[in-house]
Amino acid sequence: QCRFAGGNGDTMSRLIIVSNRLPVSLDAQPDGSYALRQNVGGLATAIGPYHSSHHDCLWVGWSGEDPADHTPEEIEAIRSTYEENRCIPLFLSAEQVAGFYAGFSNNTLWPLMHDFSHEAVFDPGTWETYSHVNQLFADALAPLIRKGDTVWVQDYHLMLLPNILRQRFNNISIGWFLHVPFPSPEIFRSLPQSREILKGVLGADLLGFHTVDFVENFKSCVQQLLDIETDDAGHIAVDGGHTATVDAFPIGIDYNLYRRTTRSSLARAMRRGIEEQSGKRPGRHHDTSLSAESSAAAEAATKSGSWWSHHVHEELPELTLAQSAMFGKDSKPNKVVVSVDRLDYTKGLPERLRAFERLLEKYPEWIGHVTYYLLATPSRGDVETYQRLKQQVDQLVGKINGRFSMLAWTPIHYITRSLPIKPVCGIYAAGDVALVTPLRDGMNLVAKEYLACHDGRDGALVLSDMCGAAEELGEAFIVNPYDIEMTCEALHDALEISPEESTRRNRAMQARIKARTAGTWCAGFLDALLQVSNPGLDDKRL
Ligand code: ADQ
Repeated sequence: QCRFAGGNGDTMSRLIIVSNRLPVSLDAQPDGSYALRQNVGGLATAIGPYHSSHHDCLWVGWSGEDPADHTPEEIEAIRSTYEENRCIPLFLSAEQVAGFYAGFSNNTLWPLMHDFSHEAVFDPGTWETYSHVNQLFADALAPLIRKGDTVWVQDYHLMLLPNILRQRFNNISIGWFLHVPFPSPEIFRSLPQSREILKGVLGADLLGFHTVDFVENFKSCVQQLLDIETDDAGHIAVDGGHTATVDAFPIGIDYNLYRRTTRSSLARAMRRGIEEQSGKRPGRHHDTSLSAESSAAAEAATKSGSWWSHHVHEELPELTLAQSAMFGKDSKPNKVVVSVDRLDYTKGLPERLRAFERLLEKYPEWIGHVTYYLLATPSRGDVETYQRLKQQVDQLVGKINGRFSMLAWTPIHYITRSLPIKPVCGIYAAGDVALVTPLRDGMNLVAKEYLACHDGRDGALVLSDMCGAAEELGEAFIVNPYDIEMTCEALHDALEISPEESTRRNRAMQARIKARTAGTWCAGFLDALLQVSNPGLDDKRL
């Protein structure tokens, strides 16, 4: 029995967060114990701090473990490690994961929500599993729920859960928040189960979206597919006397956390490493003492950058051009471009790489002077589209590096590992420019994190107009991410902007994201939920 199961005498109401994945994963240790690891992704980053700092808050989600892979003792150890961190794990079989997660969630809903209908797969089998797993989440919640609790359901994986909960429990508040975009009715109606999905989320008291546009799309879908109007206050009167409310709640980041972490020694070391490697500041590339053959060689090397380059330069000047250009006396200042993403087709990585390649082609003066640090962690590796995307990005990086590399300069440093927050902040801080160009994105936290890591200083943001963040960050270099030429020009302008001008632009954006943090977003949603549903006072529900 779960240690948080509510007995009859329990009266204290709590917040229970429910999402597909828990905010942490477990790594098995040689001694049989399990160590916690923070999961990467917008949801974990945004709500994780709220969960950790509120000691009565529980989080229910899939553990990522298949029970068939573990002994009963291991399952018990996994369960209790999670519970010690107020996380309640669900164990799903490989078959359930294939249908619910890889199938209906990621192969059907995800592409549809991001306007990629051509990628959406409509398979009645995965829909059945999706419905069943939403029921399993309700079963996992049943022993936990106490009268007056607030259950906050997250995202597109659990769109049937709000109404299942409403039917099963009549004395709780139910919130649902969508972290991805909500598409127009023209796209959403192609989903064979569009009506069931709408009825599922309308079981919530409060439905939240990142932007007003997504709210409008949702309202149009409800009107066209269910024939229900929304009033001016966002109220939707659903069958059975229940009223759902819809509104926009743009998500923020923990601004101070990113600002502070940028000053940690690991973040500073990472930043320094990148700045040295890219020639932004003197470092090991300038070390002429390594094995210089003579003082004359060392002197020549000092001028051109390293001990070996004067030899090679005589034979192959085109290969060392960048070397001498990068470290030579009269050289153009060297710059660093950064990006941080999950490897997902909605993030526009191939288009972004083509824009970077175009920059080197169109403005060859940047050759040897701009280095792109591309952090792209593979996700959803079990879905074929993602495997293809990974191959495409690998090939493009290889092609661009092969085409432009010099002995001492590689245009793109491609890192596919998932990194903890400190080195990520170091990468952000090293970036003169952040290239954040998703083809479609609910919000995009990376843009905000980059700005927090440049608190009060220069650094230019090139931002897609296809993400929620573009509504708040109008001072960025806004681009259409499909337009390679436009992105290339914006990148060029961002690299050329003066520190004074970029600091000025950043201050305006930073003031906004400092005021709207992940914490104020959580509090804002939960306050609004309290306003629209008060189960303790509602006789019908008691
Ligand atoms: P995501 O699609 O995951 O989130 P995003 O908002 O950019 O996208 O958040 C990604 C988070 O993961 C950031 O905190 C980032 O620092 C971290 N991250 C990404 N790649 C990483 C890497 N390689 N290594 C380490 N950390 C990495 C979804 C929606 C978004 C929405 C959020 C929050 O798709 O539109 O903004 O939820 O609602």
